[in-house]
Amino acid sequence: MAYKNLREFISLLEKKGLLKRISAEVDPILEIAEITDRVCKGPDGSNKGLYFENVKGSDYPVVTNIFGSSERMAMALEVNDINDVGAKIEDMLNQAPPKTLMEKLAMLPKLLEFSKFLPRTVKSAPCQEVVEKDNPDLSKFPIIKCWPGDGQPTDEGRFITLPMVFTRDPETGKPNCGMYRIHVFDKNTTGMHWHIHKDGARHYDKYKAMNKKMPAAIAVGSDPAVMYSATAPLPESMDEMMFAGFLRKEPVEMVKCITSDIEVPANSELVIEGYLEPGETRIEGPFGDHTGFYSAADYYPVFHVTCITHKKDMLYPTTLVGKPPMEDCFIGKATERIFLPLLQLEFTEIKDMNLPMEGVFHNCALISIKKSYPGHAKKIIHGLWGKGQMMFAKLIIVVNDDVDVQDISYTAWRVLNNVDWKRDVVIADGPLDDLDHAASFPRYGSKMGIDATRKTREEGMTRDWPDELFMSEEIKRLVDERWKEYGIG
Ligand SMILES: Cc1cc2nc3c(=O)[nH]c(=O)nc-3n(C[C@H](O)[C@H](O)[C@H](O)COP(=O)(O)O)c2cc1C
Ligand SMILES: [Mn+2]
Repeated sequence: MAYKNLREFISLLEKKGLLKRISAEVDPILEIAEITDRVCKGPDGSNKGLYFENVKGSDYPVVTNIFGSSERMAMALEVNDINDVGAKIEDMLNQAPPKTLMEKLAMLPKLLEFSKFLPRTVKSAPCQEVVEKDNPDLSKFPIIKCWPGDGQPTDEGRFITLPMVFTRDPETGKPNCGMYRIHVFDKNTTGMHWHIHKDGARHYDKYKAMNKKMPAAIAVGSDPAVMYSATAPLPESMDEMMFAGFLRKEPVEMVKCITSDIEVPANSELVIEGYLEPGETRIEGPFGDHTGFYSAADYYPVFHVTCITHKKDMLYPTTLVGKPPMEDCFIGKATERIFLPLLQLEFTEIKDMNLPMEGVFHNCALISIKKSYPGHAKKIIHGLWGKGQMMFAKLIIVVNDDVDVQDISYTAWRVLNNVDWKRDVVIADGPLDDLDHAASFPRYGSKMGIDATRKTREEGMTRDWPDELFMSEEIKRLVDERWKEYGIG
């Protein structure tokens, strides 16, 4: 059974001892952030979700770090192991196109299963129990400031850090939901930090070209599959809410906003409705980001609030990003597992992928492949740079499929021994993640691919590749048998 809403997930965390309630009064300015940072990096067993019951200046409780471990992330998506989600996607994708009538009939249940996940519109919704239309005021909500340097001198540096931003393509009517942080400028104005590569920005470009006001809505807190889907790097054509329906195995119920036609999840905790004027921008940031550095202030579109709706017993979820490991790392790791089968659909030679947390997802990808022809690793490197948000991968390292890329130490040893840098390195120019601060220009610079596979004659290798060291099975058995005799312990 899918979670009905965020509260149901929180209750389960609490029942399993994975949530800690804090009743002492805490300040949403920096104090919640510092507590969360310590807890999410704490020793084993102490890293829990946090429920702040008493937040200074607000009537509403705050939850943080709810997705901040593999266990909690798996619980959020109702699986024992995140790999189970990937396996389910693989199963669905691996359906060969039906040829005979019997095969077509056999496919029907699968197809019906998909249509079962389409979002459904409802007339009334918990997220509209309270409607504030006349004087919408964001200052009532416990929106946190994460890091000392966040925001402009003219504001308090508060950011909504788990927002689900809903927009619609003005040409096709297709909805999109993306997680783009929201910088609160004042009680009814915010920034809209969709990077230029993202789907929300594509919709905005179209409104700008038509010189039309763009409606949008920011929903905060819903059942966890919906919240996760806002972060998933889906193709533009895929509705995140359908994907969420697939993950939770029940359609997402949507409700129309009070002041626009945008639809939001009916079980949201908080919904901020509003619009963007085409071409209006304002300085957004700086913001202590998930790279562990501040992302620089820059011009971004401005969001004007027209109405705020929320549940009576609203719960405000938020996250703190910073130096890894933090909550977003576990969200990112879920994405690595869930999207591997999708990459494998096109790149059947890929065996596994590891995006190490230290690489904050866009800085490093370790890929193992079944190598079949000269230049195969380089084909994978270029291929991945052309695939959706994999375009941001600043370093792609490709190894043979006998390397377990989840074992970083072993992988590093193989790579460092197996590379001739001039022959095996590809450096290319292209788009970079908005958060990259090392390139000379914003969003544009160079990336590197390393072919660390065993090289062949066709690839210019004139020498034989050496064998890796392994003891013979016979001697291993002998030593096993005699181990006690040596008295080593
Ligand atoms: C906590 C968190 C915060 C994020 N903040 C932003 C952001 O401010 N801007 C942005 O463009 N992407 C941000 N992302 C990444 C996007 O949510 C992600 O790229 C998503 O796929 C975008 O959806 P879209 O493909 O529909 O545009 C964030 C992700 C997480 C997990
Ligand atoms: Mn999208």
